[in-house]
Amino acid sequence: MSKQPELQNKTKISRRAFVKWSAAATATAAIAPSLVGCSTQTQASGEPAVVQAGQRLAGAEEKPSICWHNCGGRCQLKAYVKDGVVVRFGTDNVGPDTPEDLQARACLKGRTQRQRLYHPDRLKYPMKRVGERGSGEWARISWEEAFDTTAKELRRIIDQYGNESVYFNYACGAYGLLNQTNSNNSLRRLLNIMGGYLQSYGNYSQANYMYAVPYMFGNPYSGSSPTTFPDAKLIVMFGDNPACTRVGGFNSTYYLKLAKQNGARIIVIDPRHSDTVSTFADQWIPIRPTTDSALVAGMAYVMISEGLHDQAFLDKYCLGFDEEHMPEGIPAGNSYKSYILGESDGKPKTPEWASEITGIPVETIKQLARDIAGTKPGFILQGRGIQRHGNGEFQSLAVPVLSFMTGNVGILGSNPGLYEGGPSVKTGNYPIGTNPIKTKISIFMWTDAIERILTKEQDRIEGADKTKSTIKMIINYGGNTLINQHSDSGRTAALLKDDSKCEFILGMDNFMTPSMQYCDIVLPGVTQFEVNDMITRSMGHGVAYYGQKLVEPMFECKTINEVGRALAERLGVLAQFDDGKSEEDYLREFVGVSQASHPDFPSYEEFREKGIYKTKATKVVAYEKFIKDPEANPLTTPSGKFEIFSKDLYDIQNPQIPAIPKYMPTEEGPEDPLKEKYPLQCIGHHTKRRVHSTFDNMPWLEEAEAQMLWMNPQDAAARGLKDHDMIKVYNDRGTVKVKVKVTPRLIPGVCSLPQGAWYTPDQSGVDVRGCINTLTKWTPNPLSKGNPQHTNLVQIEKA
Ligand SMILES: Nc1nc2c(c(=O)[nH]1)N[C@H]1C(S)=C(S)[C@@H](COP(=O)(O)OP(=O)(O)OC[C@H]3O[C@@H](n4cnc5c(=O)[nH]c(N)nc54)[C@H](O)[C@@H]3O)O[C@H]1N2
Ligand SMILES: Nc1nc2c(c(=O)[nH]1)N[C@H]1C(S)=C(S)[C@@H](COP(=O)(O)OP(=O)(O)OC[C@H]3O[C@@H](n4cnc5c(=O)[nH]c(N)nc54)[C@H](O)[C@@H]3O)O[C@H]1N2
Ligand code: SF4
Ligand SMILES: [Mo]
Repeated sequence: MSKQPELQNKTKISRRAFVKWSAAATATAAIAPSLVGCSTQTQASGEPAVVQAGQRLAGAEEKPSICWHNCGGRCQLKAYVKDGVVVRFGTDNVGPDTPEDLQARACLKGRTQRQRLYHPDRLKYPMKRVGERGSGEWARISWEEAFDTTAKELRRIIDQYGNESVYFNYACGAYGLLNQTNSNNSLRRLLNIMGGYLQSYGNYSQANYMYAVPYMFGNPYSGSSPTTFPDAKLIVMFGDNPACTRVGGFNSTYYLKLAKQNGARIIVIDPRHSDTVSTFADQWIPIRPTTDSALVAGMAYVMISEGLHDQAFLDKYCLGFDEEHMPEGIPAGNSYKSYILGESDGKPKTPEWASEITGIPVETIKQLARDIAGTKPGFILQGRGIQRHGNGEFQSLAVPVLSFMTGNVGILGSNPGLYEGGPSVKTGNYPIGTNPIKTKISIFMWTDAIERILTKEQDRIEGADKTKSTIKMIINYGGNTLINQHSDSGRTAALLKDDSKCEFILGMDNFMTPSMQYCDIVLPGVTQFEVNDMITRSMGHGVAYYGQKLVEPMFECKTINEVGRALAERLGVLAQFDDGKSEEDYLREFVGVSQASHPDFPSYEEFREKGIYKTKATKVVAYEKFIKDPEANPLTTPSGKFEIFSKDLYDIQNPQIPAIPKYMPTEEGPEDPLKEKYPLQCIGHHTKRRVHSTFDNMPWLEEAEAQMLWMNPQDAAARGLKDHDMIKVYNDRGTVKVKVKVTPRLIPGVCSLPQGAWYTPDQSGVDVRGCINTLTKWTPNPLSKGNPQHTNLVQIEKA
């Protein structure tokens, strides 16, 4: 029986999502009325559009669905299906929608999914390349041929080069438990049965943070939940833009709004006047990218010289703040305080010093230090933007020092400078078995691993002293890091073009993306709307979703499980691969795990019908136990305390790797002499109109926010540029042609080209779509070997 379509409820339709999006968007640019105005516009007939839509939907069946891409959100979609066609996507509109029990409402991208599902450019059948790799010449083939060729190549490459020559590229397109692109999927299961594959550590999101933070916090390390924002009197966000990124879950900005209503002051430190700034902030502190640790040092100087810091907290819970609290055997002058006071290098880190580096006025730095020290509880946190830099490890480690110096840890409304954390719903995982290969490379270094053998000493590979082979085969399922999302797309393309290096690349996606262009065989994959699957999400609430199959797989699309099985059969390992379970059996098993951990988890049938299970919102206060009783609950660091000084880092004895969170000028940072040639720092923020490169080809979203480079009016004037002019952005690695958005919402000397646009080189190699990775570099960071993709110097001129 059909249910009442959400759209017939005029007042309820996406009101808050509308407000969220439009509040965020109005400050940015006028938003296309067709996107947001569906509840208010009047059609030519005189009928409000929503009524017309409602009539069109009459008789449609409502089915729970999911948005499974890798933004921080993961929301429920509600599909309206009529005669086998999805006629509309709505979202969660059930439940009290209170702070304790919020609706998991989708953003505009989720509501655009119909355009993605029915896009005319969907990959429709398997193809093989017939020209040079990357030439764009393809021939349609049968699934049989695709499976035969892939199985043959896999067998040949393993026999010839060993299992370590096979690699899965990072790929975060889909997070379904049965169709997972980045971890547990059937191809990994198959490879494990076949003897394994080269592993990786880290990711593109937060590699620098992940590698560095355990030196200070031990493991696990996780911040307080966004549900505690309303308990803070002050919220200080470093390079965090949840209004667009939803990194704290679908709900984090809601709790930010509650905090604001409760009178909390919200300060955002960001070179850009982001949508989070325009929507929530009381104060915007624009900063030069890569210099946050200098800002923290300048504030530490003010706190120390004015006696504002919490010495008792530092004495009790921290190692390395001052000379009195250092590990044994470390020479004098290595503590953080010595660094701040200039006792080790003769350079006191005064606000004047910090101002020179960060571009923030001296008085602002002083006042900010006093405000943070004088307001408790303070929720001090960072986004992932500050660490996707050449010195990202030490940017990440600097922010927590502010929490330590002000005692803002372990109390309700506080946060130790980390990302937000929160509870999650426990579920099962698709079983992939164990990988016999233990060698792991940094995820950012796969291009190097095609070119040469990597070593523990130079490249920090784990599990072995060196790799046994270069990478000879790549599986790229639901990811665009093969070309688009990895650095220096032009260089990567040239590397892959030479098929004597990486000999075989298998791709599976929904579209012919720039990465698919560099595969040898391309397989058409289903979307989440063509399968039954589950996803989960944490932060404040734990949430689990069930997405029902809405339509039959389009064209010749298949699932990854069908591919894994067919290959297993051809490779003669079907007996090991097949554990006799159907997809439904797995889903029931996952639900069983959830039921065992969450007593109120519904039955499988009920969950499948409702599509959503939420834990009640809980308030997680990070490190509460440790603060209450540090002796009984020591951290897993060597000292059991927060380590502002790390002896492990000290022992590395590398001048690029400090043992305390110093400001480290970095290659292509604001102090690089290369600035004379390329004077602008170019970052690439995550935009609300895409999830990375996913949705780049959606016309509705391009209409809402066209791909443009952000630039300050001063920099534009100096180059004779007007808003919307076509420009050339370039450095030694490449050139991008794109329109410019001239806006005071970014400081002079910095520009931002939103990451994720599809790399589209013209005949001369100039990217004409606006892909920032045309301009970024392969060089990994010194400690983490992670990605510095926000650290780039460029020049700009009129095209
Ligand atoms: N310069 C620069 N580069 C960056 C970043 C940056 O800030 N600056 N950010 C980095 C970060 S944080 C990340 S996480 C990575 C992300 O990089 P990727 O993991 O490559 O993410 P996407 O670009 O979204 O690519 C996902 C692909 O999966 C496909 N896909 C989506 N859904 C499905 C599905 O259901 N089935 C199949 N088969 N395919 C599907 C999409 O079409 C898309 O091609 O990029 C990194 N790259
Ligand atoms: N809509 C949307 N949401 C997403 C994604 C997406 O692509 N689109 N991607 C998802 C994924 S996988 C990830 S990892 C996260 C990424 O989330 P983040 O990494 O937090 O996102 P960014 O936009 O890279 O950076 C956040 C902010 O930091 C600022 N920033 C850059 N450099 C600096 C700096 O040196 N100092 C300071 N203080 N600020 C700086 C940027 O201007 C930006 O406003 O978002 C997730 N959510
Ligand atoms: S893109 Fe992210 S925030 Fe938007 S609907 Fe999908 S999961 Fe939710
Ligand atoms: Mo990410």
